[in-house]
Amino acid sequence: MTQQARDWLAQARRVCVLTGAGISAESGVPTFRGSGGLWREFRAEDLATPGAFERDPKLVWEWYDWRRGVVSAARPNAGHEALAEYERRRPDGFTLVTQNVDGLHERAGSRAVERLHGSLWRVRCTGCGREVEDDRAPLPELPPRCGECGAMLRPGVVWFGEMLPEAALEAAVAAASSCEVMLVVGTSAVVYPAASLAPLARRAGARLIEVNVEETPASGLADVHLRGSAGVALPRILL
Ligand code: BV8
Ligand code: ZN
Repeated sequence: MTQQARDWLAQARRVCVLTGAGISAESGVPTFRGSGGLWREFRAEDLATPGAFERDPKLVWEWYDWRRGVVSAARPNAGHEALAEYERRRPDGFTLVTQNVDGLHERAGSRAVERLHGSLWRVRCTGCGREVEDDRAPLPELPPRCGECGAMLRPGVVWFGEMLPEAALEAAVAAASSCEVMLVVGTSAVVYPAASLAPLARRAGARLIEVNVEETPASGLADVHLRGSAGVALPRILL
């Protein structure tokens, strides 16, 4: 199975990779739906919504400020690094689509990254709409204020019920529709529209490889399902 995945990835001219929170687990960043998926007594679906932010912006910012602190202390792991090295060796025909907002792919050196759900490291003003990179961890005050107009800032991420950034989604759909091999890593495949990319690639004729420590709704579609952690499996099949 591993050899089959290695061969496909070595021979394919166009490869699309989709990653989820599981690829960052070995960097110490908690996943959403695994055991560490809770913060205080809340689930991601409780806090990652416009309604939660409307009701209690300080609580939502405490969660994001905590996550920014965890991620700023984390380092990319061998899985992130294997993807960045694979891309360096064959920059054409490679697209990395991520649901993650932690920025660890970019810190590992990945370049062709399509971020479907935004970034922990971007903030957007609820007043003037200005969006900037902001890597302060911890933030000086919660909720943080806009440097221009003084209004409250929100995290530059896509919440449940919000539209995904059009350009990133279009690029992800184009890559999934035209790739020869799609590699799906560390996602529970329950959040849409990201979870529709693997079935889309399959329908377009791509071979599907899944790396996960458990079965997921995407496993039934996979030609090869590598049961194991991303940090161990990815260097074996990509390098
Ligand atoms: C949308 C950013 C159009 C924020 C996230 C009812 C009302 C409203 C909407 C809906 C609804 N029903 C369905 C929807 C659509 C909804 C949705 O899909 N909900 C799900 C829960 C059913 N989607 C949306 O709302 C999207 N927008 O549809 O807009 C619209 C507009 C209006 C009204 C309707 C529709 C927006 C979705 C984006 C939400 N934002 N994050 C933030 O991060 O703070 S989602 C969040 O979940 C993260 O981005 C995360 O990446 C994503 C998916 O989770 P995973 O990455 O898969 O992580 P998870 O923890 O689940 O799984 C980890 C996996 O890794 C596991 O399989 C585990 O086994 C594995 N693993 C663990 N360790 C390892 C490992 N694998 C390998 N190695 C390891 N070491
Ligand atoms: Zn402003």
